[in-house]
Formats: sequence, C-alpha cells, structure tokens
Amino acid sequence: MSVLEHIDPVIYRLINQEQAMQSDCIRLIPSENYVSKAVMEASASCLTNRYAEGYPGKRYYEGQHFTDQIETVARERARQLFKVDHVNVQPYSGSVANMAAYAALIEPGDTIMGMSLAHGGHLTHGWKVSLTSKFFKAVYYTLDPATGLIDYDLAERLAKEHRPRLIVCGATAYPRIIDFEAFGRIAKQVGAYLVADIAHIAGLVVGGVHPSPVPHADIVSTTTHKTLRGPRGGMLMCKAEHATKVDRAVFPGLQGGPHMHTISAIAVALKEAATADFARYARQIVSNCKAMAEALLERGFNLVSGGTDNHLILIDLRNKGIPGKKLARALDRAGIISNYNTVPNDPAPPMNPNGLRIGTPAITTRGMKEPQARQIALWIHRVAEGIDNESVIESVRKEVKELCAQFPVPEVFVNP
Ligand code: DSN
Repeated sequence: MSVLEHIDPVIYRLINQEQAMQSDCIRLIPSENYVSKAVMEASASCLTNRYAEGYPGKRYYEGQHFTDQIETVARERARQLFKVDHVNVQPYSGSVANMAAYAALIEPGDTIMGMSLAHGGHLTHGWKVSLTSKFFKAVYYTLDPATGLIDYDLAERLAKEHRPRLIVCGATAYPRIIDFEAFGRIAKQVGAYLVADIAHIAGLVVGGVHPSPVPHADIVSTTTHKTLRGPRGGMLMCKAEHATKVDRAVFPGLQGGPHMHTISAIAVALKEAATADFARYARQIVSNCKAMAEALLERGFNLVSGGTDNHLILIDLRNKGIPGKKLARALDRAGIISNYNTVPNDPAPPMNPNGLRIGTPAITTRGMKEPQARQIALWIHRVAEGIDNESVIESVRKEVKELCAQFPVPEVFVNP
C-alpha cells in the first residue's frame, strides 16, 4: 500500500482513476501532453518544501545552495536552447508570464494590440474579460475571413491607427505558422514593443519545425507544459536590455516565492528538449497533425484555414450541424478527449460554440504515427455521424481502448 493510499484513500483513488483515463483514452487537447518519469520525479521532489524569493545569489532566504544551482541550470539550458540573452524561469504560468511581460515594458493605461480571442488569441492578449484589458487599452487584430490566416495587413493598419505601445503575437487556437518577422516589422514601424507568446509552439520552435520569434521580439513568453513537454509552468525570455525589468516584473512585481520543484522539472524537460530524439518528436507531431487534417478533410470536415502547419486543428462544425460541445461530449464517451472552441466569426456563444479544437502532442508522445492519426480522424467522423447513437459510440470506445493498449504511455522518451 502506498503512503498516499494509507493517508488519503479518496485522493489516491481519484489520482489512480485519472491516470488510468490518461492511459486508455486518446488525448487530443492540443495544449496537453505527457511528461517523462524524470520530469515527474523532479516535480514531485523535496523542492516543494522550499521558499526561495529572489534570484540565484540574491535571495531573501538562507539555505539556497542547491536551489540557486538548480535555477541557474534551468536558466542556462533555456538560454542555450532558445538562443536568447536572458531567461526567467519563475512565472507560475503563461498568464502570469504575459502579465509580467507587459508590466516590464509598458504602463497601466497604455494601448496593447493582440489577436482577438474569438480568432484564436489568448485571454491575456487583452481580451475583454481578462485583467489585461482592465489595465491596458486593447485593440484586436483578426484572421482574414477569406483564408483563415492572420490578417497581417489589418494588423499593420490597426497598429498605425492606434499606435499601441506593445503588440502581442502568438495564439491558443491557430493552426498555421506565425510570421514573427512580419510582426517585428509592424512593431518597429509604430515604435511598439513586440511580445511573442509561444506557449503552444515552444516545442516546435526548439524542434526546428516552427520559426523562432527570438530575433524579432523584445520578450518571448511561454508555458513549459505543452509541446515543450515539461511541468506546468512558465518562462520569459528576452534581450539583455530588458533583463532587469523582466526579473523585477516577475518578482517582486507579480509573484512571491518561485516554485522550485517546478523549476527543477523545467530544467529536466529542457535537457530532454535539447536532444535529437526531441527534434524527431516535434517533426512527428506536425506530420501526425497533417495526416489527421487530411483524413478529416476527406470526410467532409471544414478546417479553419483549410488545414494545419503545426500541432493543432480547428474544426468548424457548422456544415455538419453539430454543436462543438455535443461532439466533444460524445467523443469523450468514446474515449477521445478534445475541447469545444469558438471558430472565427462564430455566431454561437463561447460556452456552446461551433468548433472543436484537437491536436497531436500527446498521441505523438505515445509513439503514434500517421496511420494512427488517420484512424483517430475516422473515429471522429464515425462519432459525428452517429452522434445520437450510443452503440456507435460504444464500439468506437472499444477500438480506442485497443489502440491505447498498443501504445502505452512511455516513461522515458529520449536518450539523454
Ligand atoms: N488554456 C490553454 C489552452 O488550452 O490553449 C492556453 O492557456
């Protein structure tokens, strides 16, 4: 019997049930992944017992001999991997990281410009319900309705009209390559800072399958747990000239003590991400996603922008007449976990939108390749066709379980 089982059987049982679900379901939420056993061990270590307010060599607590070394290793690994001047590994999440990036560069009341949430941007890119729109005036660029691609001309026109002090690029539901160079140009033209949020694509950037924003952005913000395959956390990377402002904005500006257990696990994930195996993984994520997109298109699904260049697919279900939530729930019963999502110009409300967002980081970690990605697309089609037929959903569930048994969640993903 484990200690946890002995002390708290309720939580023990729920964690075990969650683990079983993660192993016998197909997880397609594009912002999720599986971490290696090494990352999990670091994350669940004695470092959770520590406070370490400050930065290596400048802490407000004693006994930091090992924590200082751990944070220094994490920062240095990220610096080398992303080829940046300075890294802060303390943000608790992507949302805090974004707020800290803004706080480092601009003042409350200044104007920021980001991608509309309804077109694939993130809440913290100035969206109405986010505090970022209370502290800053927000202007939104959108996708080109004809192509489903970011409308860079519109972004430029809006930038010239509103003169934002900061432009944020990056997305949470955008299936195509982001032209960071174009955003860099627009920002320069209007004298704005550029923040690139690469939370979704950080692993693709280090794996060489998405261009890096580092040469173009003042600050690059990311989470560490999506395609980068680390623990849940955030990082800010920046040019040397912004280093002090970024560090001050994170601590003491927005946060107290850093989560050293997370920082140690970020360090491990960064070591894994620097391997040739990880670059192969990143390439496979994209190949799997393209294979899944093609199979969906063949079955009459409409995809925003017509396909994908990255880890993510956004299905516009309006031609199928099925609300996103209804399909996501039916897929959940079939053992395929996705999330319903708005699509650009969606007339339906966000709690019951017309889109479904799926992606391939997690199935690729399990070793699934193009044939399995295509098979999953066929199951999505079968569930959509039999949306009100529980026996169809049950038969897909059985096949999903069989596939999952053939691709168990590995513990070690890379040769260090
Ligand atoms: N909630 C994350 C996602 O699922 O994309 C972004 O913060």
